[in-house]
Parts: sequence; C-alpha cells; structure tokens
Amino acid sequence: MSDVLTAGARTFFGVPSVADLADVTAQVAFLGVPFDGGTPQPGNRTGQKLGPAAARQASWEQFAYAESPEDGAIGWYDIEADRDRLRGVTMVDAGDVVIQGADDHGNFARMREAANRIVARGCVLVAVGGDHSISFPLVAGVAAHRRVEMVHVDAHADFWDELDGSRLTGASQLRRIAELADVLGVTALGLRNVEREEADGMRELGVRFATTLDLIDRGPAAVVNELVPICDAIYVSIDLDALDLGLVPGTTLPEPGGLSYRELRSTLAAIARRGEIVAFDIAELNPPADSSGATARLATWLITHLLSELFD
Ligand SMILES: [Mn+2]
Repeated sequence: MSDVLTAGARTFFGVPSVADLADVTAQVAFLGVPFDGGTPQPGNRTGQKLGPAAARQASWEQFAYAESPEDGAIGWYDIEADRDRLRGVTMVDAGDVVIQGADDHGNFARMREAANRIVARGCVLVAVGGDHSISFPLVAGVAAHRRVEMVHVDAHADFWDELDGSRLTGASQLRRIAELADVLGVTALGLRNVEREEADGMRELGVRFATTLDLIDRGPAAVVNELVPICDAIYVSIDLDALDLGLVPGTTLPEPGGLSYRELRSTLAAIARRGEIVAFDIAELNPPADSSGATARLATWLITHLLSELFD
C-alpha cells in the first residue's frame, strides 16, 4: 500500500537513518544538535534546539533519495548549470546528539564524540543546530581526527573571552576554537556587528577576517583566496545571520546589511576550492522566530547547494 501510506520518522532529505554510528558507511552523515543552552543572556531568544526538527521537515522535497540506501541520492536537476547534482552520493541521517538538561559538560562531550566518530568513518559531517556554541565541541571532535582550517561565516565574531563568567556560549565559541591546538588557522567572514574587544582578540590570536562589506565590494572569491590558505581539510561553520536580516527572520540575532543568498553561495564555493571540506555546521536556525518556515527552507537549500559543490 505504498501508494497510500507513508511511514517512519522524517529524516534530513529523506535519507536512511542509522541507529549506530559504528554502522555509518555513507559519504555524508547528517547530525542534529538540538541544543540552545549556549545562548548568551540576557536578551537573546532561545528555541534553536528545535532547529534540527524544522530542518528535517523543510528538507523533505529538495532532492530525492533512492529506495535502496546503497544507491544513494537521485539528486536534483540544476537548471542553471543544466546538470544533475548529487546523483549517487550516499547519505545517512545519524539522528540527534543526546541532550540532557543540566548536563552541559555531558552535552558538549557527546557533541564532540558524535562529530569525531562520524568523520572517523570517512563521512562528511553535516551538523544542524542548535545555537552557535555547538561549533566548539563539533570542531574539537573533527580536529582530533584530522587537523583542520576553520572558516567561520557569521555577522558576529563570537570572540568574547567570557560573558558573565561563561566561556562556552555562542558568543565565545570561535575564540575557544582558535585556541585549539589541532586547528591550523581561523578565518572569519561576513562580520558586521563586532565589539572592538573581539576584533582586538582576533588580531592577538592571528585570526584572519573580512567584513560583509569586504565580501560585497571585492567579491567573495577574491577575499576567500586571499585569506583562506590552500589546505588539506576545512571545517566551515555557517551562522545564518551572515545573510541579510530580510532573508533570515527565523534566526536568533538577525542583522541588516548582510550577504545575499547568492553572495553566500559564492563565498562557500570559493572556500570549497581551497581544500576539502570535511565537515560543516549550520547554526542559529530558530523555529519560534520562523513563522513562515522560510528560514528553515533556506537553511536546507544551503545544505543542498553546499553539498552539490563538494560532490561536483
Ligand atoms: Mn554566531
């Protein structure tokens, strides 16, 4: 009765789910990180923990996946290039990291462990948050397996040393990442709302950075080619607020004057030409602020477009 009924939980893009990371053999593994306990207070909105579920829902129709898991993606037709994209790429949904209340040490340890196991299986990790604090344990887990160049695409630098005594919020995670011995270098792109103290910190720690205006005025490829070194492995973290406020009302801290969707795609395409993107995350999808669902849809198109670059 498959023409009448549909069964099972929704996964990212309808790909098969796996119950045990040890069984993962696909080229791509999606990971939900339903955590918003790293949201800086006061004043910021929570709700990012609902991001993975909203993204799974929004992703359902963007490309097709074969009936049989080993056949991989059927893909999608890219009319602009008159080509089929993602055809045959194998993917799994690894589920969500276990998040338990009042156990942030354990929550972060599980994020780190999940990311580490996925890349150790040879999969490209695609993590969907969650607030931006998740990037620190995810990068740490990836870098423990394979040293990476870090590229952070965000309106904000997220470079506070600490905020009200916490060193692990989504306002500090890039600084924690820059302090990791297994991270070779850090580039921050798309900045436009940054405190002087953060900019000073980035200069002290040798973080390369470009503003939104730099990307728009000089073009994404010129900026990326100047700042991101040619390297073996890259981790990309994308905060949706790198995009213009009007495109991402359903993010936590939308900022005007941001990148267009095309400019972000061009930025990511240029990054993908500097080395192998072994993992990326999309942070700050905030479903309570996303009444139309358009931001979730944008986030999942961004995943589709970036994966299409990686497997072109
Ligand atoms: Mn951020």
